[in-house]
Amino acid sequence: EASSASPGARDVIVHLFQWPWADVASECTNVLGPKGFGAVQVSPPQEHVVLPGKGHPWWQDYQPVSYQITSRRGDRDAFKRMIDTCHDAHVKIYVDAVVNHMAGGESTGPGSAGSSYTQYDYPAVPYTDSDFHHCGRNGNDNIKNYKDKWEVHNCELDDLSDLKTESGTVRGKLTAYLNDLVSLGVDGFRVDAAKHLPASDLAAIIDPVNGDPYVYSETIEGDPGGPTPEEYAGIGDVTEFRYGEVVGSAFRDGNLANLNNLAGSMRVGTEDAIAFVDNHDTQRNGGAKLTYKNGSSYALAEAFMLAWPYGVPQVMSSFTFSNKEAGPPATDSGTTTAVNCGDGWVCEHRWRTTQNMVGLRNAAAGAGATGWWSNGSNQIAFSRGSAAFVAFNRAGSALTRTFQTNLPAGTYCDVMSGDFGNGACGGTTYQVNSSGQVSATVPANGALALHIGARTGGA
Ligand code: LM2
Ligand code: CA
Repeated sequence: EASSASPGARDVIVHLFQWPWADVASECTNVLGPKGFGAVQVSPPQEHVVLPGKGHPWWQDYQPVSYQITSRRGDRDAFKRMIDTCHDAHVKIYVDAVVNHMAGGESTGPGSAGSSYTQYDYPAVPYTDSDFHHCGRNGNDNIKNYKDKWEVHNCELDDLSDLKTESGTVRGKLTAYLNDLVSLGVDGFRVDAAKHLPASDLAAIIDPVNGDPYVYSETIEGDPGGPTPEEYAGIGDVTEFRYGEVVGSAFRDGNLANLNNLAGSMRVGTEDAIAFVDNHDTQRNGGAKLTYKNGSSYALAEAFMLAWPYGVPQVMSSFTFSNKEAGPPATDSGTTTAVNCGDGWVCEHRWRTTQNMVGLRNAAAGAGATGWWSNGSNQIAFSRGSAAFVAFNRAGSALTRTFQTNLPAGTYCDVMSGDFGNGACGGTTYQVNSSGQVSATVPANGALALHIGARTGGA
Protein backbone atom coordinates (compact mmCIF):
# COMPACT_ATOMS: atom_id res chain seq x y z
CA GLU A 1 0.00 0.00 0.00
CA ALA A 2 1.01 3.58 -0.50
CA SER A 3 1.59 4.85 3.02
CA SER A 4 0.41 3.53 6.33
CA ALA A 5 2.64 5.77 8.42
CA SER A 6 1.00 7.94 11.01
CA PRO A 7 2.68 10.86 12.70
CA GLY A 8 2.58 9.11 16.07
CA ALA A 9 1.57 10.45 19.47
CA ARG A 10 3.56 13.68 19.24
CA ASP A 11 1.57 14.65 16.17
CA VAL A 12 1.73 18.46 16.04
CA ILE A 13 3.24 19.84 12.83
CA VAL A 14 4.57 23.39 12.64
CA HIS A 15 5.01 24.93 9.21
CA LEU A 16 8.16 27.04 9.50
CA PHE A 17 7.30 28.82 6.26
CA GLN A 18 10.43 29.87 4.38
CA TRP A 19 12.77 29.36 7.33
CA PRO A 20 16.44 28.78 6.44
CA TRP A 21 17.71 25.30 7.35
CA ALA A 22 20.13 26.56 10.01
CA ASP A 23 17.31 28.36 11.81
CA VAL A 24 14.99 25.34 11.66
CA ALA A 25 17.79 23.32 13.25
CA SER A 26 18.27 25.65 16.19
CA GLU A 27 14.50 25.96 16.64
CA CYS A 28 14.28 22.17 16.95
CA THR A 29 16.92 22.20 19.68
CA ASN A 30 15.78 25.25 21.61
CA VAL A 31 11.99 25.31 21.24
CA LEU A 32 10.31 22.55 19.26
CA GLY A 33 11.85 19.53 20.95
CA PRO A 34 11.48 20.85 24.50
CA LYS A 35 7.89 21.96 23.84
CA GLY A 36 6.88 18.63 22.29
CA PHE A 37 6.26 19.53 18.65
CA GLY A 38 6.30 16.38 16.53
CA ALA A 39 7.45 17.69 13.17
CA VAL A 40 8.35 20.66 11.03
CA GLN A 41 6.94 21.16 7.56
CA VAL A 42 9.73 22.89 5.70
CA SER A 43 9.42 24.87 2.46
CA PRO A 44 10.44 23.13 -0.77
CA PRO A 45 14.15 22.19 -0.68
CA GLN A 46 14.72 21.62 -4.41
CA GLU A 47 16.34 24.02 -6.87
CA HIS A 48 13.84 26.72 -7.80
CA VAL A 49 13.59 29.74 -10.08
CA VAL A 50 15.18 33.00 -8.93
CA LEU A 51 13.29 36.17 -9.80
CA PRO A 52 15.21 39.33 -8.84
CA GLY A 53 13.04 41.39 -11.19
CA LYS A 54 10.02 40.46 -9.10
CA GLY A 55 11.72 41.05 -5.76
CA HIS A 56 12.30 37.37 -4.99
CA PRO A 57 8.66 36.49 -4.21
CA TRP A 58 8.01 33.64 -1.77
CA TRP A 59 6.49 31.57 -4.56
CA GLN A 60 9.77 31.13 -6.43
CA ASP A 61 10.10 27.94 -4.45
CA TYR A 62 7.04 26.32 -6.06
CA GLN A 63 8.72 26.43 -9.49
CA PRO A 64 11.27 23.59 -9.57
CA VAL A 65 14.26 23.77 -11.90
CA SER A 66 15.90 20.52 -10.73
CA TYR A 67 15.93 18.19 -7.74
CA GLN A 68 19.28 19.40 -6.44
CA ILE A 69 18.91 20.32 -2.78
CA THR A 70 20.04 23.93 -3.13
CA SER A 71 17.47 26.59 -2.39
CA ARG A 72 17.41 30.04 -0.89
CA ARG A 73 17.23 28.30 2.49
CA GLY A 74 20.54 26.55 2.19
CA ASP A 75 22.46 23.77 0.48
CA ARG A 76 22.39 20.01 0.82
CA ASP A 77 24.84 19.95 3.72
CA ALA A 78 22.83 22.49 5.70
CA PHE A 79 19.66 20.53 4.91
CA LYS A 80 21.24 17.32 6.19
CA ARG A 81 22.57 19.02 9.33
CA MET A 82 19.08 20.36 10.02
CA ILE A 83 17.56 16.89 9.79
CA ASP A 84 20.17 15.37 12.10
CA THR A 85 19.80 18.19 14.62
CA CYS A 86 16.00 17.97 14.60
CA HIS A 87 16.12 14.20 14.99
CA ASP A 88 18.39 14.62 18.01
CA ALA A 89 15.63 16.82 19.45
CA HIS A 90 12.98 14.17 18.55
CA VAL A 91 11.43 16.37 15.89
CA LYS A 92 10.64 15.01 12.42
CA ILE A 93 11.05 16.79 9.10
CA TYR A 94 8.28 16.80 6.49
CA VAL A 95 9.16 18.18 3.06
CA ASP A 96 6.82 20.17 0.85
CA ALA A 97 7.19 18.06 -2.30
CA VAL A 98 6.39 19.72 -5.63
CA VAL A 99 5.64 16.81 -7.95
CA ASN A 100 2.96 18.08 -10.32
CA HIS A 101 4.99 20.57 -12.28
CA MET A 102 8.22 22.33 -13.09
CA ALA A 103 8.93 26.05 -13.59
CA GLY A 104 6.61 28.10 -15.77
CA GLY A 105 7.44 30.07 -18.87
CA GLU A 106 7.69 33.58 -17.45
CA SER A 107 11.01 33.09 -15.73
CA THR A 108 14.50 32.86 -17.16
CA GLY A 109 18.02 32.74 -15.82
CA PRO A 110 19.78 30.18 -13.70
CA GLY A 111 17.95 28.47 -10.84
CA SER A 112 19.00 28.55 -7.22
CA ALA A 113 21.67 25.89 -7.84
CA GLY A 114 22.90 27.61 -11.01
CA SER A 115 21.17 25.31 -13.49
CA SER A 116 19.85 26.75 -16.74
CA TYR A 117 16.43 25.84 -18.14
CA THR A 118 13.70 26.95 -20.48
CA GLN A 119 10.05 26.00 -20.25
CA TYR A 120 9.59 22.25 -20.95
CA ASP A 121 13.37 21.70 -20.86
CA TYR A 122 15.18 21.23 -17.55
CA PRO A 123 18.57 19.67 -18.37
CA ALA A 124 19.65 19.34 -14.72
CA VAL A 125 16.98 16.66 -14.09
CA PRO A 126 16.79 16.03 -17.09
CA TYR A 127 13.25 16.53 -18.39
CA THR A 128 12.51 17.39 -22.00
CA ASP A 129 9.37 18.45 -23.85
CA SER A 130 8.04 14.90 -24.17
CA ASP A 131 7.86 14.62 -20.36
CA PHE A 132 5.13 17.28 -20.20
CA HIS A 133 1.43 17.50 -20.94
CA HIS A 134 0.21 19.81 -23.65
CA CYS A 135 -3.48 19.48 -23.03
CA GLY A 136 -4.60 21.52 -26.02
CA ARG A 137 -7.34 23.40 -24.21
CA ASN A 138 -8.27 27.00 -23.51
CA GLY A 139 -5.77 28.46 -25.98
CA ASN A 140 -2.86 28.42 -23.54
CA ASP A 141 -3.10 24.93 -22.00
CA ASN A 142 -4.10 26.44 -18.65
CA ILE A 143 -6.71 24.86 -16.39
CA LYS A 144 -9.97 26.77 -16.59
CA ASN A 145 -12.74 24.33 -15.77
CA TYR A 146 -12.22 22.87 -12.29
CA LYS A 147 -15.33 20.71 -12.71
CA ASP A 148 -13.49 18.70 -15.34
CA LYS A 149 -11.17 16.25 -13.65
CA TRP A 150 -9.22 15.43 -16.81
CA GLU A 151 -8.48 19.10 -17.32
CA VAL A 152 -7.40 19.60 -13.68
CA HIS A 153 -4.98 16.68 -14.10
CA ASN A 154 -3.65 17.32 -17.59
CA CYS A 155 -3.69 21.06 -18.17
CA GLU A 156 -1.38 23.62 -16.58
CA LEU A 157 -1.79 25.20 -13.19
CA ASP A 158 -0.88 28.86 -13.79
CA ASP A 159 1.37 28.10 -16.76
CA LEU A 160 3.49 25.69 -14.69
CA SER A 161 4.90 22.93 -16.94
CA ASP A 162 2.69 19.95 -16.15
CA LEU A 163 4.56 16.68 -15.71
CA LYS A 164 3.32 13.51 -17.44
CA THR A 165 2.89 11.71 -14.14
CA GLU A 166 1.43 8.73 -16.00
CA SER A 167 4.82 8.12 -17.63
CA GLY A 168 7.23 5.59 -16.14
CA THR A 169 10.22 7.85 -16.77
CA VAL A 170 8.65 10.81 -15.00
CA ARG A 171 7.46 8.66 -12.11
CA GLY A 172 10.94 7.21 -11.75
CA LYS A 173 12.50 10.67 -11.49
CA LEU A 174 9.98 11.83 -8.91
CA THR A 175 10.41 8.65 -6.85
CA ALA A 176 14.18 9.11 -7.04
CA TYR A 177 13.84 12.67 -5.72
CA LEU A 178 11.70 11.51 -2.79
CA ASN A 179 14.07 8.62 -2.12
CA ASP A 180 17.00 11.01 -2.09
CA LEU A 181 15.21 13.03 0.58
CA VAL A 182 14.46 9.88 2.58
CA SER A 183 18.14 8.93 2.35
CA LEU A 184 18.94 12.24 4.03
CA GLY A 185 16.52 11.37 6.82
CA VAL A 186 13.29 13.10 5.74
CA ASP A 187 10.31 11.60 7.60
CA GLY A 188 7.37 12.61 5.47
CA PHE A 189 5.92 14.68 2.65
CA ARG A 190 3.30 17.31 2.09
CA VAL A 191 2.30 16.72 -1.52
CA ASP A 192 1.91 20.10 -3.19
CA ALA A 193 -1.00 20.51 -5.62
CA ALA A 194 -1.91 16.84 -5.20
CA LYS A 195 -5.30 17.17 -6.89
CA HIS A 196 -3.52 18.13 -10.09
CA LEU A 197 -2.31 14.58 -10.59
CA PRO A 198 -4.51 11.49 -10.48
CA ALA A 199 -4.40 9.71 -7.11
CA SER A 200 -3.27 6.57 -8.91
CA ASP A 201 -0.27 8.45 -10.35
CA LEU A 202 0.62 9.78 -6.92
CA ALA A 203 0.33 6.31 -5.42
CA ALA A 204 2.61 4.91 -8.12
CA ILE A 205 5.20 7.61 -7.33
CA ILE A 206 5.04 7.08 -3.57
CA ASP A 207 4.71 3.28 -3.41
CA PRO A 208 8.37 2.58 -4.23
CA VAL A 209 9.69 5.21 -1.79
CA ASN A 210 11.89 3.62 0.86
CA GLY A 211 10.95 3.47 4.49
CA ASP A 212 7.46 4.43 5.50
CA PRO A 213 7.21 8.20 5.18
CA TYR A 214 4.15 10.00 6.49
CA VAL A 215 2.33 11.49 3.49
CA TYR A 216 -0.33 14.17 3.42
CA SER A 217 -1.75 15.58 0.24
CA GLU A 218 -2.80 19.13 -0.38
CA THR A 219 -6.30 18.63 -1.73
CA ILE A 220 -8.45 21.72 -1.92
CA GLU A 221 -12.10 20.74 -2.07
CA GLY A 222 -13.62 22.05 -5.27
CA ASP A 223 -16.73 21.91 -7.38
CA PRO A 224 -18.53 18.64 -8.09
CA GLY A 225 -16.94 16.81 -11.00
CA GLY A 226 -13.42 17.77 -10.01
CA PRO A 227 -10.96 15.76 -7.91
CA THR A 228 -12.01 15.14 -4.28
CA PRO A 229 -9.96 14.94 -1.06
CA GLU A 230 -11.29 11.41 -0.42
CA GLU A 231 -9.60 10.08 -3.56
CA TYR A 232 -6.24 10.88 -1.97
CA ALA A 233 -7.04 9.69 1.55
CA GLY A 234 -5.99 6.16 0.59
CA ILE A 235 -2.44 7.39 0.09
CA GLY A 236 -2.10 9.12 3.45
CA ASP A 237 -3.83 12.07 5.10
CA VAL A 238 -5.31 15.08 3.33
CA THR A 239 -5.56 18.78 4.10
CA GLU A 240 -9.03 19.60 5.47
CA PHE A 241 -9.75 23.12 4.23
CA ARG A 242 -13.14 23.22 5.95
CA TYR A 243 -11.42 23.23 9.34
CA GLY A 244 -10.18 26.80 9.11
CA GLU A 245 -13.57 27.93 7.80
CA VAL A 246 -15.42 26.43 10.74
CA VAL A 247 -12.98 26.96 13.60
CA GLY A 248 -11.70 30.28 12.26
CA SER A 249 -15.23 31.69 11.88
CA ALA A 250 -16.22 30.43 15.32
CA PHE A 251 -13.37 32.21 17.09
CA ARG A 252 -13.63 35.28 14.87
CA ASP A 253 -17.33 35.67 15.66
CA GLY A 254 -17.37 34.26 19.19
CA ASN A 255 -19.79 31.44 18.30
CA LEU A 256 -18.12 28.55 20.05
CA ALA A 257 -21.08 26.58 21.30
CA ASN A 258 -21.26 24.12 18.38
CA LEU A 259 -17.58 23.30 18.11
CA ASN A 260 -18.18 19.96 19.83
CA ASN A 261 -19.87 18.91 16.57
CA LEU A 262 -17.19 20.21 14.25
CA ALA A 263 -16.29 16.78 12.86
CA GLY A 264 -19.79 16.59 11.40
CA SER A 265 -19.15 19.57 9.16
CA MET A 266 -15.78 18.40 7.89
CA ARG A 267 -15.22 16.81 4.50
CA VAL A 268 -13.09 13.92 5.81
CA GLY A 269 -12.90 12.06 9.11
CA THR A 270 -10.49 12.71 11.94
CA GLU A 271 -8.32 9.76 10.88
CA ASP A 272 -7.66 11.33 7.46
CA ALA A 273 -7.41 15.04 8.20
CA ILE A 274 -4.70 17.65 8.53
CA ALA A 275 -6.36 20.43 10.58
CA PHE A 276 -5.24 24.05 10.24
CA VAL A 277 -6.68 27.49 10.89
CA ASP A 278 -4.64 29.13 8.12
CA ASN A 279 -1.82 28.24 5.75
CA HIS A 280 0.58 30.20 3.57
CA ASP A 281 -1.95 30.34 0.73
CA THR A 282 -5.11 31.18 2.70
CA GLN A 283 -3.21 33.94 4.51
CA ARG A 284 -2.79 35.60 1.12
CA ASN A 285 -5.83 34.64 -0.95
CA GLY A 286 -8.51 35.77 1.46
CA GLY A 287 -9.45 32.23 2.45
CA ALA A 288 -8.30 32.48 6.06
CA LYS A 289 -10.88 33.63 8.61
CA LEU A 290 -8.12 34.39 11.10
CA THR A 291 -4.35 34.81 10.91
CA TYR A 292 -1.62 36.15 13.19
CA LYS A 293 -2.87 39.61 12.21
CA ASN A 294 -5.96 39.00 14.36
CA GLY A 295 -4.03 38.54 17.60
CA SER A 296 -5.90 36.96 20.50
CA SER A 297 -8.83 35.47 18.58
CA TYR A 298 -6.32 33.69 16.33
CA ALA A 299 -4.30 32.58 19.34
CA LEU A 300 -7.44 31.07 20.87
CA ALA A 301 -8.35 29.29 17.63
CA GLU A 302 -4.87 27.76 17.46
CA ALA A 303 -5.06 26.73 21.12
CA PHE A 304 -8.47 25.13 20.53
CA MET A 305 -7.16 23.23 17.50
CA LEU A 306 -4.40 21.75 19.66
CA ALA A 307 -6.74 20.90 22.54
CA TRP A 308 -9.53 19.30 20.50
CA PRO A 309 -9.06 15.76 19.14
CA TYR A 310 -9.63 16.10 15.40
CA GLY A 311 -7.04 15.29 12.75
CA VAL A 312 -3.35 16.09 12.80
CA PRO A 313 -2.97 19.76 13.75
CA GLN A 314 -0.73 22.03 11.75
CA VAL A 315 0.44 25.28 13.29
CA MET A 316 1.42 28.11 10.94
CA SER A 317 4.57 30.18 11.53
CA SER A 318 4.69 33.22 9.28
CA PHE A 319 6.76 36.14 8.18
CA THR A 320 4.98 39.50 8.24
CA PHE A 321 3.71 40.89 4.97
CA SER A 322 1.53 43.58 3.52
CA ASN A 323 2.35 42.79 -0.12
CA LYS A 324 1.19 39.22 -0.66
CA GLU A 325 3.91 38.54 -3.23
CA ALA A 326 6.75 39.56 -0.92
CA GLY A 327 9.36 37.03 0.06
CA PRO A 328 10.76 36.47 3.54
CA PRO A 329 13.16 38.96 5.17
CA ALA A 330 16.18 38.97 2.86
CA THR A 331 19.23 40.84 1.69
CA ASP A 332 19.04 42.81 -1.56
CA SER A 333 20.47 39.81 -3.39
CA GLY A 334 17.57 37.66 -2.17
CA THR A 335 19.38 35.64 0.49
CA THR A 336 16.96 34.96 3.33
CA THR A 337 18.18 36.56 6.53
CA ALA A 338 18.47 34.61 9.77
CA VAL A 339 15.26 34.24 11.72
CA ASN A 340 14.82 36.78 14.46
CA CYS A 341 11.36 36.46 15.97
CA GLY A 342 9.59 39.81 16.10
CA ASP A 343 11.77 41.27 13.34
CA GLY A 344 9.86 40.30 10.21
CA TRP A 345 9.30 36.76 11.49
CA VAL A 346 6.10 36.31 13.47
CA CYS A 347 6.89 32.98 15.16
CA GLU A 348 3.26 32.34 16.16
CA HIS A 349 4.30 28.85 17.21
CA ARG A 350 6.19 30.42 20.11
CA TRP A 351 3.13 32.16 21.49
CA ARG A 352 2.63 30.76 24.97
CA THR A 353 -0.94 29.70 24.25
CA THR A 354 0.26 27.68 21.27
CA GLN A 355 3.44 26.07 22.52
CA ASN A 356 2.07 25.17 25.94
CA MET A 357 -1.04 23.63 24.40
CA VAL A 358 1.25 21.28 22.46
CA GLY A 359 2.30 19.79 25.80
CA LEU A 360 -1.34 19.40 26.81
CA ARG A 361 -2.16 17.67 23.54
CA ASN A 362 0.70 15.23 24.00
CA ALA A 363 -0.32 14.52 27.60
CA ALA A 364 -3.87 13.81 26.39
CA ALA A 365 -2.93 11.69 23.34
CA GLY A 366 -5.49 8.96 22.78
CA ALA A 367 -8.11 10.48 25.10
CA GLY A 368 -11.41 11.63 23.63
CA ALA A 369 -13.17 14.90 24.41
CA THR A 370 -15.57 14.50 27.31
CA GLY A 371 -17.66 16.64 29.66
CA TRP A 372 -18.56 19.36 27.16
CA TRP A 373 -19.86 22.58 28.75
CA SER A 374 -20.90 25.80 27.06
CA ASN A 375 -22.83 28.92 27.95
CA GLY A 376 -24.62 28.61 24.62
CA SER A 377 -22.47 31.18 22.86
CA ASN A 378 -18.93 32.33 23.53
CA GLN A 379 -17.67 30.19 26.41
CA ILE A 380 -16.82 26.48 26.30
CA ALA A 381 -14.99 23.89 28.36
CA PHE A 382 -14.14 20.22 27.99
CA SER A 383 -11.90 17.47 29.29
CA ARG A 384 -9.56 15.09 27.54
CA GLY A 385 -10.34 12.02 29.58
CA SER A 386 -8.57 12.24 32.93
CA ALA A 387 -5.48 13.82 31.36
CA ALA A 388 -6.50 17.41 30.70
CA PHE A 389 -9.11 20.12 31.09
CA VAL A 390 -9.52 23.32 29.03
CA ALA A 391 -11.86 26.31 28.97
CA PHE A 392 -12.14 29.02 26.30
CA ASN A 393 -13.65 32.43 26.89
CA ARG A 394 -14.29 34.57 23.83
CA ALA A 395 -16.31 37.11 25.86
CA GLY A 396 -15.02 40.57 26.71
CA SER A 397 -15.14 39.90 30.43
CA ALA A 398 -13.63 37.24 32.66
CA LEU A 399 -15.44 33.97 33.37
CA THR A 400 -15.36 32.78 36.98
CA ARG A 401 -16.92 29.42 37.59
CA THR A 402 -16.62 26.06 39.30
CA PHE A 403 -15.94 23.59 36.49
CA GLN A 404 -16.35 19.84 36.59
CA THR A 405 -13.21 18.15 35.31
CA ASN A 406 -12.18 14.52 35.18
CA LEU A 407 -8.69 15.22 36.56
CA PRO A 408 -7.23 13.51 39.59
CA ALA A 409 -7.15 15.76 42.64
CA GLY A 410 -4.07 17.96 42.88
CA THR A 411 -2.50 21.33 42.21
CA TYR A 412 -2.27 22.22 38.55
CA CYS A 413 -0.48 24.93 36.63
CA ASP A 414 -2.64 26.89 34.18
CA VAL A 415 -0.26 26.72 31.24
CA MET A 416 -2.15 29.46 29.39
CA SER A 417 -1.10 31.97 32.07
CA GLY A 418 2.50 30.84 32.48
CA ASP A 419 5.07 28.17 31.71
CA PHE A 420 5.55 25.01 33.69
CA GLY A 421 9.03 23.56 34.18
CA ASN A 422 11.08 21.73 36.78
CA GLY A 423 8.00 21.42 38.96
CA ALA A 424 7.43 25.17 39.06
CA CYS A 425 4.54 27.16 37.61
CA GLY A 426 5.10 30.64 36.19
CA GLY A 427 1.36 31.28 36.01
CA THR A 428 -1.72 30.71 38.14
CA THR A 429 -2.10 27.42 40.02
CA TYR A 430 -5.48 25.80 40.67
CA GLN A 431 -6.67 23.12 43.07
CA VAL A 432 -8.70 20.27 41.67
CA ASN A 433 -10.62 18.68 44.53
CA SER A 434 -11.35 15.02 45.09
CA SER A 435 -14.60 15.36 43.09
CA GLY A 436 -12.67 16.73 40.10
CA GLN A 437 -14.01 20.24 40.56
CA VAL A 438 -11.97 23.38 40.09
CA SER A 439 -12.96 26.97 40.75
CA ALA A 440 -11.20 29.13 38.22
CA THR A 441 -11.20 32.44 36.43
CA VAL A 442 -10.73 32.42 32.66
CA PRO A 443 -9.62 35.85 31.41
CA ALA A 444 -11.57 37.83 28.80
CA ASN A 445 -10.57 36.53 25.35
CA GLY A 446 -8.48 33.96 27.08
CA ALA A 447 -8.22 30.30 27.96
CA LEU A 448 -7.45 27.99 30.85
CA ALA A 449 -5.49 24.78 30.39
CA LEU A 450 -4.71 22.16 33.03
CA HIS A 451 -3.08 18.80 32.39
CA ILE A 452 -1.43 15.96 34.25
CA GLY A 453 1.99 16.88 32.84
CA ALA A 454 1.89 20.26 34.63
CA ARG A 455 1.17 19.60 38.30
CA THR A 456 2.90 21.23 41.21
CA GLY A 457 1.36 18.85 43.71
CA GLY A 458 -0.32 15.44 43.50
CA ALA A 459 -3.28 14.07 45.39
C1 LM2 B 1 0.22 25.01 -4.21
N1 LM2 B 1 -0.61 24.16 -3.82
O1 LM2 B 1 -1.34 23.45 -4.65
C2 LM2 B 1 0.92 25.91 -3.28
O2 LM2 B 1 0.41 25.78 -1.96
C3 LM2 B 1 0.82 27.29 -3.85
O3 LM2 B 1 1.41 28.20 -2.96
C4 LM2 B 1 1.48 27.31 -5.22
O4 LM2 B 1 1.27 28.57 -5.88
C5 LM2 B 1 0.86 26.28 -6.16
N2 LM2 B 1 0.40 25.11 -5.53
C6 LM2 B 1 1.87 25.84 -7.21
O5 LM2 B 1 2.87 25.03 -6.62
C7 LM2 B 1 2.29 29.55 -5.71
C8 LM2 B 1 1.67 30.94 -5.89
C9 LM2 B 1 1.40 31.24 -7.36
C10 LM2 B 1 2.69 31.06 -8.16
C11 LM2 B 1 3.09 29.60 -8.01
C12 LM2 B 1 4.37 29.26 -8.76
O6 LM2 B 1 0.45 31.02 -5.13
O7 LM2 B 1 0.95 32.60 -7.46
O8 LM2 B 1 2.47 31.37 -9.51
O9 LM2 B 1 3.36 29.32 -6.59
O10 LM2 B 1 5.43 30.09 -8.36
C13 LM2 B 1 3.37 32.32 -10.09
C14 LM2 B 1 2.63 33.57 -10.56
C15 LM2 B 1 1.68 33.19 -11.70
C16 LM2 B 1 2.49 32.56 -12.86
C17 LM2 B 1 3.25 31.35 -12.29
C18 LM2 B 1 4.14 30.73 -13.37
O11 LM2 B 1 1.90 34.10 -9.45
O12 LM2 B 1 1.04 34.39 -12.17
O13 LM2 B 1 1.57 32.13 -13.88
O14 LM2 B 1 4.07 31.78 -11.18
O15 LM2 B 1 5.10 31.64 -13.83
C19 LM2 B 1 1.66 32.82 -15.13
CA1 CA C 1 -0.94 17.66 -13.61
